[in-house]
Amino acid sequence: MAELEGLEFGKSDFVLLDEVTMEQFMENLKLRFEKGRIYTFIGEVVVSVNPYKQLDIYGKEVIEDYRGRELYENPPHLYAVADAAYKAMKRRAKDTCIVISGESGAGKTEASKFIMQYIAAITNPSQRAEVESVKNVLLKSNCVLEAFGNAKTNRNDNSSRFGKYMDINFNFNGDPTGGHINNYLLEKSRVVQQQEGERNFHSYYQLLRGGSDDLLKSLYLQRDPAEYAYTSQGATVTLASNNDSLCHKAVLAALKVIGFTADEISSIYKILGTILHLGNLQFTSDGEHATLDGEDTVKHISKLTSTEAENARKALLYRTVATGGGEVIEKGHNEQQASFGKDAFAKALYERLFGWIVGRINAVIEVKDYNPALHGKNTVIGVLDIYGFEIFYNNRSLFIELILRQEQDEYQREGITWQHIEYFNNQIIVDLVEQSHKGIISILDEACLTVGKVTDTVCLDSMNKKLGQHPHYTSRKLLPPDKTMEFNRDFRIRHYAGDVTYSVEGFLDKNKDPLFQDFKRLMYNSSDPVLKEMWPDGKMSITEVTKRPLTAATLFKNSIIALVDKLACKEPYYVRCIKPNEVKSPLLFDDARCQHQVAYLGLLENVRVRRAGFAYRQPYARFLQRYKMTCEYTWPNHLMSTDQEAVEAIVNQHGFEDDVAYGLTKLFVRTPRTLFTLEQERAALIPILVLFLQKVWRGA
Ligand code: AD9
Ligand code: MG
Repeated sequence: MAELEGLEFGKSDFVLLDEVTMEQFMENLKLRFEKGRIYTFIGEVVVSVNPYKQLDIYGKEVIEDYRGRELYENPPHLYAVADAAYKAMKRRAKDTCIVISGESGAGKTEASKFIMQYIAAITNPSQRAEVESVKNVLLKSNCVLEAFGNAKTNRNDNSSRFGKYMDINFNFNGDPTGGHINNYLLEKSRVVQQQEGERNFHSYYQLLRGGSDDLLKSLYLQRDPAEYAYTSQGATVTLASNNDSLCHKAVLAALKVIGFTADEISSIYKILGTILHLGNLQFTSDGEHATLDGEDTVKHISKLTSTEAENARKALLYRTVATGGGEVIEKGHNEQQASFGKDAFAKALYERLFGWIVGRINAVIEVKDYNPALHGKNTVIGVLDIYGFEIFYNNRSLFIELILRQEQDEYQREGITWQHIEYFNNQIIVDLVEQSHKGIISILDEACLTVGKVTDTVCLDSMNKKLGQHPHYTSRKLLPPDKTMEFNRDFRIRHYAGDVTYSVEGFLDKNKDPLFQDFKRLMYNSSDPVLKEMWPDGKMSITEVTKRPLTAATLFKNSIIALVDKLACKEPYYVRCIKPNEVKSPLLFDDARCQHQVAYLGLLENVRVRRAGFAYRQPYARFLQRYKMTCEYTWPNHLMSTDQEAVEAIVNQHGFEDDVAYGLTKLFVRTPRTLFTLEQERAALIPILVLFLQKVWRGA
């Protein structure tokens, strides 16, 4: 068993700090990082600092160390949390979830993969084939999702550009029987536009660099990403840390294992090819209307999408509109409209492809033929890898709220009385953003639905008018001249952890995302069944498409509400990831950057909440086993009738009566000092015991 760490590595639980101050917190975090101890507990929460180097702490033996153990028996680790979630699920038939948060590059996705690996490793001891196959698909799905949903950004070479929530289902044996993936908010703007130094999604480079000559030929593609507008805007197209060509083969193999058919895989690549060709289409203008350069490219697009070349050409240059009188006419695009339309089409193609891939994986891992009467309760562990922390503006308060609720539940379960504690309520900000009619999303929606010229600035004016009095809202126009913001189009929300400035630049476009019905119809009429399946809404005629679709912000809000509902009914476990520096260095601990994250993640409050009640709790048997050597009545064995009585003897002998409470199955300890004293005493006794045992052993 892995030994508990000595104090030279700092405190393995922030709850044990002498005082809960930012200084002490940071000192401990830094010391541990520098000693290669990247994980630290706050009670049952694991704080993780990205090591930016491979550590030898994830192997089979380590998994065995954590399997079935209690949290405090081993050094802090992701495996400890994974095991706790698994045990709660198995022993108490509780649905649990593991929420992983932190900023871009902090290590969320890596953590989620280690957690899944752990769960896969400790389940299905009898190696039943159907369970093995479920596990295999679950693990392999990561590879596929990363290829299509991740990209190199300036902050992270393998940045997830979508949010992922994965449920893993278990049968009464505790073996995985299936799962379900929810994806959130794929960053589809990346399909057509990348910042300097950034890439499009990995999938394109993998296909171009790793696809066989025949495959590329069939897609009319050149090998070099520099040939394509959509894959060459960032400054760099090669990735040192990631071999595109090898990844292509791994993804292909993963797709096959998951059960994608040859036709489906071929359709996937055709869609990628289509998008690359779309990016290279150029429009010119005959003065009024757009015309197309490069008829060959259009032919390639129509081949790859199994559509008529003439129809494809038309969809690129015209839109069908219904006049007020119900008449349907074709209207030519101008150059800019054609170009925007094409980009919107490319983005939608990719987004639907991604959604379809996720749906296809879900169809394979979906739990089938589950009969609760026969198989017992089907329990779930959810793993949430939150991307773009900043988007989850209310995540932080949700986190504190859930932690408090979890604490209170446990006290109640164990029959311990405790006082409610006040915490910051984020509702006011949630309302500012979400409230109907008055909230930011509503105003945005309204602006998008307004016919005619509504610009970003008009939208900002409307927000200023409606929200000007709100204590947490401000914008440049509302501020006195000496307190100006940098840009005209900014507004600012005062969050709990500090002010965040948002820009309305492109707000409307992002929210509206106009995709002409003509493209939808073109795709729906494709003779490629896979492609057709992705565009069911292309069936509608133009006169039917009168109802505006929900805007992006509303869709996102709805999906987040659904996610929060999903999480709220599960017992939550947390991994809080911290990025030590901006330069991906294993050596550098940037104090200011780290402190900012600690504040933003609310970690100090977390320690306080944990210490406000009972900082520590252990089942009686475990406590006894660990500390029985420190009390004459319990060493080597106690003669009392229950473990609880024996634990009382230990507590009384040390004079800790006032610092503990006795629950139904656990001892609750209020201050860390008590445990600390016991730990020290134990540590001092161990060498003596070892010597003693050695003597006995040798017969001395
Ligand atoms: V983003 O919001 O998706 O942009 P993540 O997911 O938080 O971000 P990720 O898990 O992708 O970050 O980690 C970034 C990189 O840090 C990885 O590609 C690894 O190179 C590195 N990393 C993260 N965690 C570990 C680890 N436990 N061991 C070694 C790690 N390297
Ligand atoms: Mg990620």
